[in-house]
Amino acid sequence: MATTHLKHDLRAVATHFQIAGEFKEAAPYGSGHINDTYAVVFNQNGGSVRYIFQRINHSIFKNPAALMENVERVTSHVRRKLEARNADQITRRVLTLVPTREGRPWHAGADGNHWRCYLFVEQAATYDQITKATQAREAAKAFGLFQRQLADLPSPRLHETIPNFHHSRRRFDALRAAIEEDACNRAATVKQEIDFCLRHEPMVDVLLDLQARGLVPERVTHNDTKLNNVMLDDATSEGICVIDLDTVMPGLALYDFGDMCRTGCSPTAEDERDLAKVVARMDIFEALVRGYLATAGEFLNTVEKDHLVFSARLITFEIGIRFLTDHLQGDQYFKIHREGHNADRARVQFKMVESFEQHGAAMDKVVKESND
Ligand code: ADP
Ligand code: GN1
Ligand code: MG
Repeated sequence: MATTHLKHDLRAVATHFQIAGEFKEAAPYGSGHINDTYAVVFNQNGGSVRYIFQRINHSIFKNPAALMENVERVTSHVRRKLEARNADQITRRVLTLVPTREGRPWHAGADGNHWRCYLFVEQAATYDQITKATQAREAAKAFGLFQRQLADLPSPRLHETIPNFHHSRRRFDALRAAIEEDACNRAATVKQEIDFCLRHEPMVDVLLDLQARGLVPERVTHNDTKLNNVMLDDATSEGICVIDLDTVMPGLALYDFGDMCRTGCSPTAEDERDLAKVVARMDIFEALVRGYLATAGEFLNTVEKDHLVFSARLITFEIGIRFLTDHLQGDQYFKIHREGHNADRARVQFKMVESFEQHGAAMDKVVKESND
C-alpha cells in the first residue's frame, strides 16, 4: 500500500492517537458515500495491526463534537451490556474508539478536519451486495439487537446529528424545490423519475402521521442500516458488529427495517444501470423479516409490525428522492464516481419501489406468517 498519493497525510494524523509501534502504511478503505475512511497499518512487536481512521465529513455533520458524544455514549452503553452478559470478543462486537494522546475520543486538526480512530474489526467483512439469505438474516438480527441494546440508553436524548434526517415530507419538499430551481438544467433529462416521485407523494406522510398520533414511538435507531454497515463474521456469517454510527439518534424502528430491505433485497449494486436486473428478492425479504423479528420482535408494537412491508417501500423511495435531489443540485452531497451517478442511483431505488409494490401481497404474507 503506497501512502504518498493520499488526499490526507495519515502518518501525521496517526501521531495524535494512542497507538503503539511504528506507522507502516495507509490506504483508502470501503465504499461509503460520506466520510473518508482509511485502513492504517502499524508494526507492533513484529506483527501488523490495522486500524480504521475516518475523517468526519463536517460539511454534512455540522457538529462533530455532538456526533462524537453520541458515538461515545452509544458504544459505551453497548459495551456495558456485552460485559454484563460476559460476551466473548467484545472488541469485535462493538466499535472501540482509540483515544487521542490527550485522552479525547477524536482529534480536531488545525486544518479544520476532525479525525477518529477505531480498532479494526478483523475476520469479518461488509458486503455492498449480499448474495445469500443467511447473510440477510444475520445482518437484520444484528440491527434488531442493536436497537434492543439501546432501548434503555439513559437520558438525555441523543443529539440529532442531521436534523430531520428521515423526515420524508421534508425530503419530498426539498426535491420539489430542487425541481423548481433546476440549478444545473437537469430536470428535463429526469422527467420520468420526477413524475414517479410526484405520483408517489402520498407515501411520505404515512409514518409521520402515525408518529404524530402516538401510534409509533420514537426510539434510538441507527438510521443508516445499509447492509454494508454491519460486519459479518467470516467464519459464521454472524452480524458481529454494527458500524457507521454517525446517524444513531432518535428515529423510528421502521426506518431501520426499511433500509435493510432497500439494500438487502436488491440483487444489484445501488447504482446498477441495467434496470431489468433490479427486482426485489423475496427470499431475502423473508430472511430480513425473520432475522429482524428474532431480536426486535419482542419490543415492536403491532402498528410497527403492520408497517414493515410499507417501510421497505417508503425508505427506498426516500433515498431515491435524496439521490434525485442531489443530482438536480449538482451532486453536492453524495460522493459520485461518474457523470449521472446520482440519477442512476435514484432510478434503481424507484425500480425497487415498483418491484416492492408488485410483490406487496407476497410480502404481507411473509410478515403475517412470521408473526404467527
Ligand atoms: P461511511 O459513513 O462513509 O459509509 P463507514 O463507517 O461505513 O463510512 O466505513 C466505511 C467502510 O469501512 C465500511 O463499509 C467497512 O467496510 C469499513 N469499516 C468501518 N469501520 C470499520 C472497523 N472498525 N473495522 C473494519 N472495517 C471497518
Ligand atoms: C449514505 O454513509 P453511507 O454511505 O453508509 C447516507 C445514507 C444513504 C446512503 C445511500 C449520512 O450512507 O443516508 O442511505 O448513503 N448517509 C448519510 O447509499 O447521509
Ligand atoms: Mg457506511
